Amino acid sequence: MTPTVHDALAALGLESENPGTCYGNGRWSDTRKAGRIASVDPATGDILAVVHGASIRDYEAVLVEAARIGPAWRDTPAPRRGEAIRVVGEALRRHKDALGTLVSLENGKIKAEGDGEVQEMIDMADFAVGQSRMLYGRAMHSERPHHRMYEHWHPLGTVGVVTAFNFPVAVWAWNAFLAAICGNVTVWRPSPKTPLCAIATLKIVDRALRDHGFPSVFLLFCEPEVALAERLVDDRRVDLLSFTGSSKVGRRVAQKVGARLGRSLLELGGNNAVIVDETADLNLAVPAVVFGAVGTAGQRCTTTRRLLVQETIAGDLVDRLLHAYAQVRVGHPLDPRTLMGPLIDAEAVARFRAAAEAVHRQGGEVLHGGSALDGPGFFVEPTLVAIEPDRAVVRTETFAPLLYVSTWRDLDEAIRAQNDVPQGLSSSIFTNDLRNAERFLSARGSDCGIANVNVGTSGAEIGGAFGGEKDTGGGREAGSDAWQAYMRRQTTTINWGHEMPLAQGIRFGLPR
Ligand code: UN1
Repeated sequence: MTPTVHDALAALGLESENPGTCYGNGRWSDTRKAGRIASVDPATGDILAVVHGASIRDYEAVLVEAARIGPAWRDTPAPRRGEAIRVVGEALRRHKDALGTLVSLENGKIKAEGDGEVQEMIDMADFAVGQSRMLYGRAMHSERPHHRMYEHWHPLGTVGVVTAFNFPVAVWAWNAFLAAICGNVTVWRPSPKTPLCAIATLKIVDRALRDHGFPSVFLLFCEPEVALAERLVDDRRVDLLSFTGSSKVGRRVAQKVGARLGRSLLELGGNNAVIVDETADLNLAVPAVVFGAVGTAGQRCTTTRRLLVQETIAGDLVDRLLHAYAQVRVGHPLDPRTLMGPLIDAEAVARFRAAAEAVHRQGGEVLHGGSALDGPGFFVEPTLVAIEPDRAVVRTETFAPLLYVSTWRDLDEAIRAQNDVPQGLSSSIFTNDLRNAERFLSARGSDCGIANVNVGTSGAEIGGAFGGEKDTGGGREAGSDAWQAYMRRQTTTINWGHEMPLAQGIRFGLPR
């Protein structure tokens, strides 16, 4: 039998009433008059549960709590902070199935992807535990005798994390786990479309921390609208504001945080292309492109939205894709036969429809799909379109399973087309030609933050730095040296000699 939201919530120990603010220490707000958030099942349109919004007083209490526990957490040795994330990772391992089911129910991604998202949090926890012993600074050689120079890294303080519905838990974990081992307290404002995932996650991690004697370094508030999120963006107590969402909103966030000279970390839109040349192994390219285009119903920021295929093999590749698309079962996300679940809500369906109409107006031809399905639920068909790459609809990110196919003759033309969009997140080439691969990876190749060879655009591992350029916002999260965004660098010069030489050889002739 398919698990219901009640099964998932019960397995996660959630009450039937779901308050939307965690002050830490297992304390939840009893505010009942600051608006309600209906969590809607995208597969049916039914209400899964109602969550209580946070008031301004709740918001204040959360920010005050963050400032209260911050100093002691900053003083806790980083490897000990890593230990806290180790127990959090273990708790997530124990709850992977139930939390994966809840992600599936509330977001609509299929169960394998819901579980995958929880796995991504677990991977991130493991990574952060290791990183907690590797917050390395550098030592430099001073130009002055008997001087030593080095840099070290300190916590920022309070980190605000605003996340999107499409990765309702994993992207929080990228930020929160690194922020924690770096000595920060995190205040999370999740998407109002996926409040249950956030509340369930907070319950799991907060309980794990408290059971092991750690402070509640993860705090949360939910709201139906955006008033408190805007407050968070403007709040000078928030040292770093991490935002995941559209380029349009991200641009405003960057301006507002920049206006108070705060720091922002942005993960915005993507318009990711796969280039396939005539030497490519299509047995690799086809499944990668299909997963990239229809996974999470096209609602990943890494979703493959454009396919740029060498003219000589276009017919063959499109035939294979049509064969594959015909087998993509659209249905309930918890049905194991389903490969694609619903879109998040009715507006997402409307945007899909508008894009499909724009395709017709802009000279495109629908090769597969193209329509929204009748309700209940917010289902659309996985859609394959042949269209010129320079059309406005192709240059726009529509969060839906729409794949635009076009052809090229010369690789430079393909790379130009791949780069000729406002966004710069993820990109791939499928090729067995070493020179083509290297050209794509060169400084004059892909302009994206992620550039893969014989690997699709989506489904990045957490070990690499994740993020992109241009309208994608320039942020880097998750692996590699992304931890540095959550710390401030301090450069120190120590004079252990008996003279006071100045740098740059300056002589400043004070009489002795
Ligand atoms: C997102 O879509 O916001 O690379 C994140 C991927 C996932 C993360 C996507 N690991 O597709």
